[in-house]
Amino acid sequence: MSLSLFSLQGKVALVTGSGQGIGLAIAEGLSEAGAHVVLNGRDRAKLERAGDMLARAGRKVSISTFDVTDHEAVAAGVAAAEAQAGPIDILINNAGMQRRGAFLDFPVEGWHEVVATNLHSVFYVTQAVAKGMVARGRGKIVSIGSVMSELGRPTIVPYTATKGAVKMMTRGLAAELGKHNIQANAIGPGYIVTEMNKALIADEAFSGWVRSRTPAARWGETGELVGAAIFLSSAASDYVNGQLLMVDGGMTAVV
Ligand code: GCO
Repeated sequence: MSLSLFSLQGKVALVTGSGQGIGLAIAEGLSEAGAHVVLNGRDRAKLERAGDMLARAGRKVSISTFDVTDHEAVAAGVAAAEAQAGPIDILINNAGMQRRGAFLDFPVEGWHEVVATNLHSVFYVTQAVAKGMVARGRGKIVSIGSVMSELGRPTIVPYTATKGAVKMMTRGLAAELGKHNIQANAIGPGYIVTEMNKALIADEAFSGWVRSRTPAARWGETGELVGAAIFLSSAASDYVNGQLLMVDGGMTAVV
């Protein structure tokens, strides 16, 4: 009985920004748990490569190319995804970006780009998907926050602001959609080895700081986020709502 709680057989999961990195790792994990995953991104060729990889492994996969920062494109993209794969049971709001720079000199267009990619996208895609979830009386919304949902550090003020907002949007969604048997939660990755963090990993002083600041004394891997994603996407979390589950090696638990 207990392991079946984590099965995603018969479920459809849309994972935004899943052509690479954390999004692709989560999509792969959800597909291994039985879900039909819909990969999303702006780069069709990258999505097709990722989709082919999953299909070759015998997974159920579709791709839906749309820009999560474009409100109209999101409505059309979600409709197309559901026409192709069926009603979306699980939404992983993963699409995101990082842009680093001193706050006082941070370009306003950079601010707008980070907010659009990390926050507007969550509003647009969740609203488009949640309408069907309400009609069906069930759904799972899992947004990717960050340790920066709770902590700040110099040079990433816009990113930190958006990840704090993702935490609070998750609580608001839980408050409003919980009565429709929709669970809205978030995952807070710690310092994970991804393309976005390539420059930080290459910086031995920064990398040493991550290791010293993290009880696990190491960077995390994208695959280490999959368990939390399956948990929050499955029946195992039907009474979990509005939570931010940190997967950070313990970083936010210690000073
Ligand atoms: C940075 C990093 C972090 C991590 C991650 C932590 O510049 O400090 O990009 O933001 O990527 O978001 O959860």
